[in-house]
Amino acid sequence: MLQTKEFGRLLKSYGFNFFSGVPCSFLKNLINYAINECDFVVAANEGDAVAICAGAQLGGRKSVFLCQNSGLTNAISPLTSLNYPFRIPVLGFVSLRGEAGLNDEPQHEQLGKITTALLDTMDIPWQYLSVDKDEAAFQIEKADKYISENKPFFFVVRKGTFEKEELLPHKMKYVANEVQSLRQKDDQMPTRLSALEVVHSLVDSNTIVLATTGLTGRELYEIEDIPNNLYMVGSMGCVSSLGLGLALAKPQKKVIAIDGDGALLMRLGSMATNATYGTNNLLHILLDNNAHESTGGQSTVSHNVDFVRVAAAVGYPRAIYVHSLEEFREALRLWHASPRLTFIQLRVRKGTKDNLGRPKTKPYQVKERLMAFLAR
Ligand SMILES: Cc1ncc(C[n+]2csc(CCOP(=O)(O)OP(=O)(O)O)c2C)c(N)n1
Repeated sequence: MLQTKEFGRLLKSYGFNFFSGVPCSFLKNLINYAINECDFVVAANEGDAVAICAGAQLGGRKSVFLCQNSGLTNAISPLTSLNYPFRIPVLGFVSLRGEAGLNDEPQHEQLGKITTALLDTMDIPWQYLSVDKDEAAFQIEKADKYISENKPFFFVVRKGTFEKEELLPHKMKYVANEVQSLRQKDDQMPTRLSALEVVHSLVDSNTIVLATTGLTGRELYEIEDIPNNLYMVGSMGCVSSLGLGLALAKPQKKVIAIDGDGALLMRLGSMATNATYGTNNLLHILLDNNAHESTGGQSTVSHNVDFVRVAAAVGYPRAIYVHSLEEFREALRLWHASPRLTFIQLRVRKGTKDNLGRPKTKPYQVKERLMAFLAR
């Protein structure tokens, strides 16, 4: 068995001190160590956790993702369409519930058989974490090499790998909404492009803009392709989690995450994580067109959702509905002038311009450019 504190301190000595994940009993001792001695974001979903780690990694934190193998399936979208194309490394620990011979519960049986095959299929290098301390130290050294080459590396963790580590009493931050401004009149329904132009016009050399999957990123790119922009392209629903990780890693920078209604609904639980851990340098914008416009304009169910009330209910300090571009600009100005974790919803009309381009810069080039910008 590995002495958990010793192993955790070894990870820390390599700089791995930012963790996010969803717990598993096989990993609980390592998770307890990370909660006790490092930064740990308990995510609502393993996919959110991967994106949070990715954001922290962009901001220069070496991040660690932890999950039960049952949650590895939740993480496949960002692992394959965020980490992979952007070449954002992550060190992963995935438990092996359902291992052959373990006589584990039936819900783990199939995933127990395919966990390592899933990692192979995703082209993620992995090893079983050794229970021998010297071998494990050697494995960490090797894993760190992969990370330094912008590649992921995962450890598959068997039952009984870690010795007991007490979870120390820890206080979760209680958050409460301070400003809630709801819809009060007709919406002016500007285009998404004009809303993005407003965001772009207020961007300064301290602000990073992350755009959700599909047309939002393409339109932002079309307005102006600047190093502080990141077009998320894949990992639908992960933009605010990516923003959360980045905002936590770079408290002196301002991070704007622009969401779509389809994307946000896909990972609504992430809003609770954002509200709990989010810092004032994070602004979460929803451009709501009631549609999956990027895939042909099919309706979402967002017309039935009061996102501002949701944001307020989960504890975003400021949750603001804006009806027009003027109000949108005002709300953005307020956040720039006195940053406070904020959610803004603006309803936009469907439609985009003909022959809209696609980012010509490859995702990993966008990432490198952004990281160079952040390092300035
Ligand atoms: C996990 C996942 N499911 C589906 C898709 C396909 N897809 C790409 S963009 C998009 C619609 C996004 O809708 P919304 O967030 O409302 O933004 P809009 O297109 O309306 O700007 C969909 C379904 C995807 N990229 N990833």
